This record gives sequence, C-alpha cells and structure tokens, in this order.
Amino acid sequence: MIEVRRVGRGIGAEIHGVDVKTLDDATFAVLYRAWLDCNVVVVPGQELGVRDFLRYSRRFGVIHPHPSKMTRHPDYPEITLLGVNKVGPDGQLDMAIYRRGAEDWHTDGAYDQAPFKATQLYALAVPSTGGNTLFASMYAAYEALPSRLKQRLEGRHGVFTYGGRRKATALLNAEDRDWKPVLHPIIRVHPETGRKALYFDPGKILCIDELEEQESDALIAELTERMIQPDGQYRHRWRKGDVVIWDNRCSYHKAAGDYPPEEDRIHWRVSIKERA
Ligand SMILES: O=C(O)CCC(=O)C(=O)O
Ligand SMILES: [Fe+2]
Repeated sequence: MIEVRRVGRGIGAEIHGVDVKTLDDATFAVLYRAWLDCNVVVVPGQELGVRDFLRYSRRFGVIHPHPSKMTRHPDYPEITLLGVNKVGPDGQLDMAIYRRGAEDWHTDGAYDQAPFKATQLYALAVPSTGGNTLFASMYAAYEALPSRLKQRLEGRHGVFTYGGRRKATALLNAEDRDWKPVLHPIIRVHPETGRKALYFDPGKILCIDELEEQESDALIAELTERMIQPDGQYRHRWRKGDVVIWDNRCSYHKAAGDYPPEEDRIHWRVSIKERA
C-alpha cells in the first residue's frame, strides 16, 4: 500500500510501500498528486537498472538530454552522470563536477525556451557525510513578496541563458557555449496547479527585460534575497537507492557541495520536459 509522508516545511514528501519498477497507474496517480502538492518527492529503497530508471522517468514526461555532453552516460545519452570523473588524470579535483549545482539556488533549464518540468536523480553512491540537496518552494517565495513588488513584477520577463552573467559554461563543449537568451515570465503560473510562483534563477538571468541596467541589477539582487522562505524548505539527506524528483516550475534547489572529495557521490540524473 502506498503511503505519503510529508517531510519538509511546506515542501517535500516521502513515498513508502512502492517499487517504482512495478507501479500501476492508480498508484502512480497518487504519487504524482503528492508531487504536485509537495514540489519534491522522495522514493527510498529502490533497486534500479538504467532502463528501469528511464522507463519510470518517462511516466512524468519526455526525457531531454542535458547540453553538457561530457557528463552524459556513455551508453545512454539521456542520462547525466553526477560525480563521475571528478578527479582528472592529473589528480586534481574538477570543481565544475564536484560543485555542480552548488553555486546558487536555481531551477533547471531556465536557459531553454521550454524549461524543464522536472529533474529526477537516483543515488548510486552516497558519501559518509555532507552532500545533501536543499530545496525551496517558489510558491512560498511568491507569496512572501510585498504586494508592491508583486505588482511591479506582474507581466515582467526575465532574460535567461546558460551560465548567466558569470558565463559558467565549464561543463559544455566549446562548440556548445553560444546560447541564445530566452524570456520567461518572472511570475509564472504553474500549468498544472494554477498557482503563482516566483520563477527566478540568479545564476542564469542576464537582466529583467525592458528595464534600465541599474534598475534591473537592483531588482535581481532583491529577488535573490527573497527566494528562500523558512516555511518552504526541505533538506534531503541522501541514502543509496533514493529516487528524488523535483518540479522545476515551483521549486529551487542547490547542492550543498560539501562532501569529502575523496569519497564517491554518484547519481544518475534526467531532465524531463512537458509532453507536447
Ligand atoms: O547534486 C545535487 O544535489 C543537485 C545538482 C543539481 O543541481 C542538478 O542535478 O540539477
Ligand atoms: Fe540543478
């Protein structure tokens, strides 16, 4: 019997009593509903092969290969490997791999015209300490905005690109580093829940469209401060066999990036888009 337990403050749910390899449609519908309600869903204790993970992930939408070709699974390009090859042939720690996802709170795929609906990870190796993933609710961020700011942002668009203002493109091949910026509404209505969220990503945004540079920079700084609300947070402490899926339309996340670098922390990862 499927059991849904809330885990964080305002976001996060853990699902018990299921094997994601054999979920029937009715049980999947319960899990999916919990995901829409809680933004992040954890399914512990799963034993999956690559094909099992891909098959289960496709129940949420269409898998989209990540633009970072050098971190793709050699046989399954839809899968990104996290934490693999983090030590180079010279024995140096590759910080772009070790600190992947740890620089800023962010939402995945804001650089795409059709941003990612979801990201799903499966934990293959977990360090003895650290290496958590932190989550925060975009709904909580929106709801906590002062009403003058809500009004000011209504109808405004952010201009986003891969790597943002820092041009952080170390994981891309040289020929893939040229991105055309895309626009997304900063106040975004979630297509399935109908709720408003603060859709923002300080590491990918270039500017707020149609504002003078100074005003845009000041607004970006203010929004960066307002992303994380105490009542919309969940810290995930990984166990081997955890499957975790987050909704990029209503949650931010960030890797803690703090585990012992000599230890393994390895995940399979997929980006999932909406079905057309
Ligand atoms: O490794 C993690 O904890 C999350 C990394 C990340 O930001 C991602 O996979 O999108
Ligand atoms: Fe991410």
